[in-house]
Amino acid sequence: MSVDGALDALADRVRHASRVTVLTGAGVSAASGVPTFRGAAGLWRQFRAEDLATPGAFRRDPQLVWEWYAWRRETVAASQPNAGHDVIAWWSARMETCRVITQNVDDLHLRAGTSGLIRLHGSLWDLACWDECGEGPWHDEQAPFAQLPPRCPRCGGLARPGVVWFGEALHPDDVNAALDACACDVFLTVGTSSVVYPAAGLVHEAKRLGAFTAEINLDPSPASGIVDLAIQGPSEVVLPEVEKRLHQ
Ligand code: BJW
Ligand code: ZN
Repeated sequence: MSVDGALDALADRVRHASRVTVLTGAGVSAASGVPTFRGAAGLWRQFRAEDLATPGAFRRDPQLVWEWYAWRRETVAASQPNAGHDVIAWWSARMETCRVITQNVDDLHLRAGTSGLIRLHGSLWDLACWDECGEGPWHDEQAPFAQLPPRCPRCGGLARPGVVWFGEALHPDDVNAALDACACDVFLTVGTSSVVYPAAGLVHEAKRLGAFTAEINLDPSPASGIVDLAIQGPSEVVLPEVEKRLHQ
């Protein structure tokens, strides 16, 4: 199928769907200047995300892990949502039954105005007490931090980023909301390498439940072979093209 044909086909599915669910990953924010995790651009200094986004890495070297997060917070603070975020936000506002699930912790979907967002991996802008002293998670928008590593306001111990690291459980409410959203007519997976679970399992679940499944990604991913329609291209271009067709 030609690219135009694929865009027409996706727009047609979205137009006639009662329930649309969009799952996003780091690729959606790439055009905003936020680096993805995997691939050459995913390296920070000589480290891979897999070496830093774990409780073990934080235990070994909290200063190093915090330097990575502080750098990412500053990068995101200086960035703006792109045309892909905008289209997803418009859909969430316009279609009552559009649900948006993201693995991203940058909150660019929120800044674009997406409503009812399900954040599977937390937020860069939330902090929690590493020692679990009883202080609830708190919101913190300092970029840069006055003090690194930041401290827990209650016990003075180390704060940690309010994100979900490898080996940690996702919040059950978020997982349940995401699983509920798999019951839809169109399930669209956008800008994710589809290798990190449980998020990567959602497209399988949607397919099992009878959804039409589609992917938008710059490169092929493990999801490309199982979806009904795979569109290879940048989400900040493809999503506006689909949106344009919805109005024709
Ligand atoms: C574009 C583009 C453009 C570029 N346009 N596209 C089942 C099987 C195997 C393993 C497991 C399993 N279940 C669980 C596991 C273990 C593990 C896991 O999945 N491991 C695999 C890697 C093998 N999962 C976990 O540990 C999860 N926890 C868990 O399951 O707990 C169980 C438990 C239960 C009870 C008690 C205790 C435990 C937790 C996973 C947490 C992931 N966390 C991170 C870090 C978050 C914080 C932070 O940001 O620092 O989440 S890792 C990192 O990967 C981050 C991302 O959200 C996540 C996914 O990455 P994403 O978004 O796909 O980005 P990339 O870079 O990989 O891909 C970008 C894509 O965009 C590419 O494809 C590009 O082509 C594309 N692209 N530009 C469109 N313009
Ligand atoms: Zn504390």
